Amino acid sequence: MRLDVVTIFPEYLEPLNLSLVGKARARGQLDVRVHDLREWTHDRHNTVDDTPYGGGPGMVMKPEPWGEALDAVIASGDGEERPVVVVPTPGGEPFTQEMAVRLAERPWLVFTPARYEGIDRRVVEEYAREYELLEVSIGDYVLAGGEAPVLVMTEAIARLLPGVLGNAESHRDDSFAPGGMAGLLEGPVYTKPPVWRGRSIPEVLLSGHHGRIARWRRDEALRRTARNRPDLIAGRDPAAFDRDDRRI
Ligand code: 6GU
Repeated sequence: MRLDVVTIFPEYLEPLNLSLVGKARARGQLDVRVHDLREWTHDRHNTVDDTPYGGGPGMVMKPEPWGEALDAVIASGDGEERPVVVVPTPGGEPFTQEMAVRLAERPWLVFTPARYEGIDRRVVEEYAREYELLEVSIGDYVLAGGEAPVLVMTEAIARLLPGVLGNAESHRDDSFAPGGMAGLLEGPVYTKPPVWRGRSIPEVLLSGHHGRIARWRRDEALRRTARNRPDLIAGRDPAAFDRDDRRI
């Protein structure tokens, strides 16, 4: 998969050299290219923003540098693949595990993280006409820019690429995986030593009884979900509960 990021803070994307994403890049599973938006400005001050029409606080990112940058980045493709343009904005549709799965199937994503009050609307309209374009939010809070959301989305997507995670089963049970623990949050996990500061691990985990362990894990997942995300229980297909689940 190829992934381009156009930003006025290229250094903000340096964590993409680390850990899982960094390893995927080093192995050639992920081709990440970070571009400085200011390369597509032409004035002495490399201006990327201006005051908003209609008045109001803050500044708006000018359309011309974004247009030139996106044209150049998209023209650098092989001519066959068409990118999905992903515009991070608190006004976008929610980024979910389902969206991560869909985007992980695409060969090329172009992210456009903005600062200030956002990008001149005409840029979104222009590229939505020619390409698949998604405006995406990572949650109900406001960040100072879209760079951190790009890090978040890239990590969520990269770990789904074939061969990036050692064990393909490790995302089958992800908390939000469709059909994972059937849409429940994952319960607690334990490792050695068996007693730490006087705290023992749950006895069932030493029982060797796979059926009881699976039952216990599901109970814990239900308990955590009911406490932290009652909306996920309420929104669930009643058929996804089995008879034993109704005990809690
Ligand atoms: Cl994608 N951008 C910004 N600036 N704030 C956000 C966001 C994105 N998602 C949630 N808050």
